[in-house]
Amino acid sequence: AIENIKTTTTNNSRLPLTISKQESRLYMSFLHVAFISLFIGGLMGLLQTLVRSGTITLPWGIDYYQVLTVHGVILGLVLTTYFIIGFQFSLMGKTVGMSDKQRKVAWLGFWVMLVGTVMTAITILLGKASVLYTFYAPLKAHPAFYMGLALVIIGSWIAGVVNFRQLYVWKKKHPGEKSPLLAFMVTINMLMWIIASIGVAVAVLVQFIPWSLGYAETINVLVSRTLFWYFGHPLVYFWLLPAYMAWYAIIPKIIGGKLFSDSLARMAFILLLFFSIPVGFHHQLTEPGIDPTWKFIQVVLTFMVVIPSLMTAFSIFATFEVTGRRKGFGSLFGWFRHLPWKDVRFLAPVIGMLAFIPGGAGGIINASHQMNAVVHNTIWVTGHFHLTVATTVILTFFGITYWLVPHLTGRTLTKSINRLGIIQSIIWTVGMTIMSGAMHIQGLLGGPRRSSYSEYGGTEQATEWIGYQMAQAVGGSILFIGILLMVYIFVKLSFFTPKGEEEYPIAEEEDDAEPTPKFLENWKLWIAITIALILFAYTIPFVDIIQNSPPGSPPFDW
Ligand code: HAS
Ligand code: CU
Repeated sequence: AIENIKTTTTNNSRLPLTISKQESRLYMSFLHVAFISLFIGGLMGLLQTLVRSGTITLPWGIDYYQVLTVHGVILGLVLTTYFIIGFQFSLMGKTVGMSDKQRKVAWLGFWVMLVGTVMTAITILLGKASVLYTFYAPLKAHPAFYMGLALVIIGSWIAGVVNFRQLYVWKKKHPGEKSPLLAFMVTINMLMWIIASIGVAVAVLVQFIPWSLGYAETINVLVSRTLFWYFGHPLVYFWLLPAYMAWYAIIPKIIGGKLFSDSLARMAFILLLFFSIPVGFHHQLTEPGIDPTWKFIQVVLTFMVVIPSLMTAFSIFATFEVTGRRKGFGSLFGWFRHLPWKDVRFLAPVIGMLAFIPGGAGGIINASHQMNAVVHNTIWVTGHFHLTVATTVILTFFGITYWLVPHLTGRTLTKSINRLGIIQSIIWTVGMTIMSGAMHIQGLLGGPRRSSYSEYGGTEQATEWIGYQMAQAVGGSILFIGILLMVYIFVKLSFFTPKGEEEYPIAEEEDDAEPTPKFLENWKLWIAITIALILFAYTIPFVDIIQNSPPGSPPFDW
């Protein structure tokens, strides 16, 4: 009996908390920036596909690469970061709570990020920073571009520190209890983000800013690219992990099931922390100046980071089947047919999951050293990341939006918005299948990425590409309709649907679940292993790069 009482108290303390009005305002501010970004960035994407298919030329002397920079920065860096930080704050608020003081510091983070975002945006819009979202040296942008980026990063660090503090305070109040799963996941993601973004912060502060101000005449290109990709791969996992949070801990609730395994989910996240960072060379496989042995080692580590994603695939599928069978749909595929396909909170993320099967397979192709030689710098890679980030991740984020926004604004997801959401998801699927499919094929035919329209002197190979570029314009136009629809849905859910209470779905553990082992919360150990792996994968090749690099490059300024 005593034991029973004990479990009850533990469970009670873990009931989802209520989010206050002030908190809602904070979380919604992040989401507002995210959806404004979706609109602007999406419009740029449409323009790109139209230019590349030879359909239009840009008016008013606007440059293709300027448009491409807006697209990459505003969707890849701004939309994602704001959505993720807003969503993660809400997860923390819901599971461990947020104090008034923490909220004030979080607002500071928001404003620092916003000032940085505006600085960066202005430089790009003035045509002073057409350097794409990877800002490879020796392309040179206006110093304000790099300073703005640095502020965005610093603002996001403030958010991360608030998250750490939130969990810390909760743990003090609940000694001996395991932290709520979602709070644990947010902490992993922000740890990864901070450790990774130190790399790009160093590149920006030590290399790019002095160089763009003219204090340094040259820049070490290989060092800057290595620091960028040290950050660039974990960056894509920073996008993916919040989607995984929803897949592991929210979707089961939406389908009326329970968590598959608390321990497995935590283990997957720990492995993602370990192996997301020491793998940046898989973006630099064709780069001269890096010892092939170390490329090989990082490729092996890349294959390690695939494992937690396969664990995720396994446990999601298992949750679906277990839940369906428990509801009595016993036949071989009965449980599958009876999933709540008509609930957009489920449909949108599930399409995202399905897209990750070819998306992930494409990633494995990219990471395979020899095959990378075929696809690198081709538009195949663009196809890959439109499946991963622009479908898997973004459709999951849309799936979250349908309940998170009304929950925060005190409104409801109406039947008609749900129906519109389903249409939106289908439009996205059709548009992306056409666009990304055409990109993959054109890439295999040698079509380059990061390039404006050209007939390449009418060479035979280039004439093979044009049909696929047309298909991309068709897909891109369909996707733009999807974006307009999504922005409309966001505005409706923010300001117009009827007042009410929308559920914040968080899945519970099975009553007879095995207890989660204590060692899974050994933060010091996880951080130590992460740093050890980074030092192992990067120290020797980095010293080698610094000692043997060719002379630095003067800026290529346009
Ligand atoms: Fe990648 C390039 C390798 C995952 C994003 N990647 C990029 C770029 C971006 C990007 C933006 O090795 C371009 C950067 C640039 O501008 O140059 N990528 C990988 C590998 C993975 C991978 C090995 N990438 C991602 C994710 C991204 C992303 C995730 C964003 C969110 N990628 C590369 C490489 C390059 C690259 C090279 C450089 C190419 C070059 O040459 O430039 C892996 O992590 C993938 C593992 C995933 C899986 C899939 C598991 C499946 C799951 C779904 C389960 C669904 C179920 C459905 C069960 C093995 C989890 C159930 C449904 C029912 C209805 C029942
Ligand atoms: Cu990568």
